[in-house]
Amino acid sequence: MASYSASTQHRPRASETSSGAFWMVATMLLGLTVSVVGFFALLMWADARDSRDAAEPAAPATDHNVALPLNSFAGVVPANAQELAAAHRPYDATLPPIPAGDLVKVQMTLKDMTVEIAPGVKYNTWAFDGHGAPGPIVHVREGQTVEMTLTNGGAIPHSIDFHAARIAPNVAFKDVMPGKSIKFRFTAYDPGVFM
Ligand SMILES: [Cu+2]
Repeated sequence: MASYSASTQHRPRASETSSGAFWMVATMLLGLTVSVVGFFALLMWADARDSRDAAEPAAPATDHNVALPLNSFAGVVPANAQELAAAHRPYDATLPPIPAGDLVKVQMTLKDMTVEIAPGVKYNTWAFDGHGAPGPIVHVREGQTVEMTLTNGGAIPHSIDFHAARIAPNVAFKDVMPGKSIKFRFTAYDPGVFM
């Protein structure tokens, strides 16, 4: 580019005019080249990103939905795992006898307890007073009516649900506040084991 002082009477010569046309075309071509190069650069970047994503699918992702830095203990076993397994006593699955009569009254109290889930492995949880976890078995005959009373002896609201009960869940299975109780009835229509 050239600049001229205002006092100079300037008349463009033929060589200047053709030079200006040359630069105009050159600038346009340069602009076009930049666009084309930019376009191919974009394609190459996208391609590189795709191949990187395909090459590293196992890269550990940070789960931002978890507030605490939680680690998985899957596959982690203590050195005395065999000893612990041998010391484990299986749960006695013997059913209690079926109560007599058409109406079976069941009472359970929820409680915050420390439960030993494996020999030497203790876990703070809510469980059932007098039982821990799992809770008591309710064994009835088809056609009997269960009258359930649940008392919340723990610190946070809790509910209980019976998977075989044909009952309005928003009524019977609603939260019971600490220190409160709920009572509901259902008739056992469906034979089976429900957990
Ligand atoms: Cu359930």
